[in-house]
Amino acid sequence: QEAHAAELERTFIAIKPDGVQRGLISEIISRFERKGFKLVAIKIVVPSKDFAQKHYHDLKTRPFFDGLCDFLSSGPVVAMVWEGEGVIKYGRKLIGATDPQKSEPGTIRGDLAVVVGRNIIHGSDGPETAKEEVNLWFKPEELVNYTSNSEKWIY
Ligand code: 3AN
Repeated sequence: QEAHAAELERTFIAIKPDGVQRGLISEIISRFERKGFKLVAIKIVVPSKDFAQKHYHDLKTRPFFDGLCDFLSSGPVVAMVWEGEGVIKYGRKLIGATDPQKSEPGTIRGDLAVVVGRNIIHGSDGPETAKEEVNLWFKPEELVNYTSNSEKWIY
């Protein structure tokens, strides 16, 4: 099954400043890791406001855009790339609905957040945005190709 390993999909996941400040880094990483997804890039950064605006460019006409960009650039963010079959869509499922009041218990936002402006995590919403966001946050050489021992049991 080596051939399909190279073609596994990737998504961009970020733990926002509220998640970092609340000590939820390991909790969030462990949910993706235990599911069977593979971490292929990770770093902690304080994004500039300009960078935050690039990241959220799709939302620039929304009334909360400015506050959202201020918030994302207000402190350290853990930026990650996760890999695995169906990781874009299922990653969103692990994260839960945008508004934590509507996310199901068992999801990251459902279990760990209360309001939409402080929803602790970001995940790419489709294949196009996943590519775009991975490229915005990471250089190609920051992505690591490796085979984890558990893969032959997951797939
Ligand atoms: P998601 O993060 O679930 O993909 P988007 O892309 O609709 O949701 O929104 C991006 C971010 O914008 C959300 N994570 C949230 O922090 C913020 N946001 C969305 N809707 C609102 C809102 N009504 N008020 C404040 N912030 C919002």
